[in-house]
Amino acid sequence: MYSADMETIAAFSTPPGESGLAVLRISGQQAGAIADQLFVPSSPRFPRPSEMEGYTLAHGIWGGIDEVVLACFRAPHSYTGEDVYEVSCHGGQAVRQAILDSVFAAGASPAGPGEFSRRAFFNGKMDLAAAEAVMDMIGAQAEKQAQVAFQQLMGGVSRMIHERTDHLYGALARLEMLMDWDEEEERPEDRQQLLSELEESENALRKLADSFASGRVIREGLAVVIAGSPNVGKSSLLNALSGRDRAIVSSIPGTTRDTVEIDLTLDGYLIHLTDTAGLAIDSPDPIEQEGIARAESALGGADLILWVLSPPLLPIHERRLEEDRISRLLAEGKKILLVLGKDDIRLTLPPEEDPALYASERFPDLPTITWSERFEEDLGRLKDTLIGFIQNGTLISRTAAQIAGRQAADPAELTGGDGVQSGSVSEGKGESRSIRNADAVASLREAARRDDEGQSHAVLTHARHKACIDRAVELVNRARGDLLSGFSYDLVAISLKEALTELSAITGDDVSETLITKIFSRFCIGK
Ligand SMILES: Nc1nc2c(ncn2[C@@H]2O[C@H](COP(=O)(O)OP(=O)(O)OP(=O)(O)O)[C@@H](O)[C@H]2O)c(=O)[nH]1
Ligand SMILES: [Mg+2]
Repeated sequence: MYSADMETIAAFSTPPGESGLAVLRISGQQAGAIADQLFVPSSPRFPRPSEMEGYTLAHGIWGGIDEVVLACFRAPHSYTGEDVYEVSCHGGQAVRQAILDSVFAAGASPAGPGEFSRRAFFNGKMDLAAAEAVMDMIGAQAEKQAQVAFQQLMGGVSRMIHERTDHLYGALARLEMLMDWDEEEERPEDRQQLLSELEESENALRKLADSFASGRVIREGLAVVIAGSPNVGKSSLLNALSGRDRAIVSSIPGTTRDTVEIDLTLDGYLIHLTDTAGLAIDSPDPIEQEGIARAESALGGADLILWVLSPPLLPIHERRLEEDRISRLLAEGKKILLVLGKDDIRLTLPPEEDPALYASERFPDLPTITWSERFEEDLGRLKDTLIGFIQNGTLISRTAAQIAGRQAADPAELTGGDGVQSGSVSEGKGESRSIRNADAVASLREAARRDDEGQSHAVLTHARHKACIDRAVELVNRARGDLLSGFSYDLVAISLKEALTELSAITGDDVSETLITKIFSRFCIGK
């Protein structure tokens, strides 16, 4: 695809703006000739750049421009697989522009978005899943995001796909053997063997697809939306979780009129936290109505809703409307953690005014947590619950009925789902850096050990990969069904081959030019 007469390209790999250093990359057959035209060695000891050496850009658009370090990576031992010259120059705006213009004047063309990585992909330096991981590495804001991107960059996802592909090829080979045999040669155990191989493939692929639930949240961050009636303490909760005075708090209902968003990391996981306007019922105020519309829209995109219910209880008709809202969200499949707020006040109330008792009657099974900004330990507990949700997809908490004392709080049953208790410790508990580092080292060792055992353990983080695997699952399932129903082997083989095509699209072994263009167009220039 990339022939010798391809243009040589150039772009800065570092962002615009002033910086101590900036790095320009030139890639292509003419990279050496362009560098020879423009740069002269700073010392006679450097005949050609073979290591990182000092050069002067002496023949630029206005003559001498800068003292630089020139590094040369000869094809195929470079990022792109072509000859690559990397110029580390001073990072001033004018200097950078002059160097870039000089390189273009000497024959290079501007690199398009992701063009270096695209060339690396076409020259077999990395597969498509690894190229996608490069962008994830650059975009990673939180530790866990960077870790899953690195795993993918190092071939974790591709290894799992190759394992599955090899397995399916094995099944296909068995199928072709059966196709070649006469009916009397065929033994029932051969067909049975094939069926169980397909079942194993299907199960393994389903497991991989399931890993997307947590993988997506790690890569994209968990969208948590705080909602509830006015004045229940939503903004105070956002401020407590983020550790910042981000949203205005006051005793006047309707203080928050717009959504307030903040990103935070908990135990290395990225969380997009949104505070919303109080969901007042029948508000005549058009601004408040707009705030409510925005709150509803934020709820639509939530992975988890923290629904705050605090004393005093609402008038009965407003309570019913709030219940309808919660029921609607649950029916849409939204995950809700009921937060019984202002717990310091709640504990002083008679039972008939206790929101816990009310919640236990209306939503007895909803995972529920008590919360007061005045109880220090509540913050750590809430953070642990969020981390547990990211790790296991379940909300480790009590139900409203247990909090109201209407059910025995059996510690073994303290779960809102079917999950196991999270063993993680949140930053809210003041965990020391060294303990976390020790944990990180231990988990890396564990990963390496599993690698040694030849088991893949990476998680899926890209919707594109998930869609391919979902289709592959469907096709393997169809192949299995057709085999069971006694349909022709040819039909079964078609489904298996289509499943293999889906899997190879993940690593880029079999993808269309259009898809490749679409993927790389999301990259930044210079990568
Ligand atoms: N006693 C007690 N008061 C609290 C607690 N959390 C918040 N408050 C108070 O409750 C009032 C409302 O708090 P906010 O955080 O502004 O409530 P909100 O739900 O964001 O209100 P709106 O934006 O108007 O919908 C303020 O006076 C807070 O100080 C708590 O845990 N205990
Ligand atoms: Mg508020």
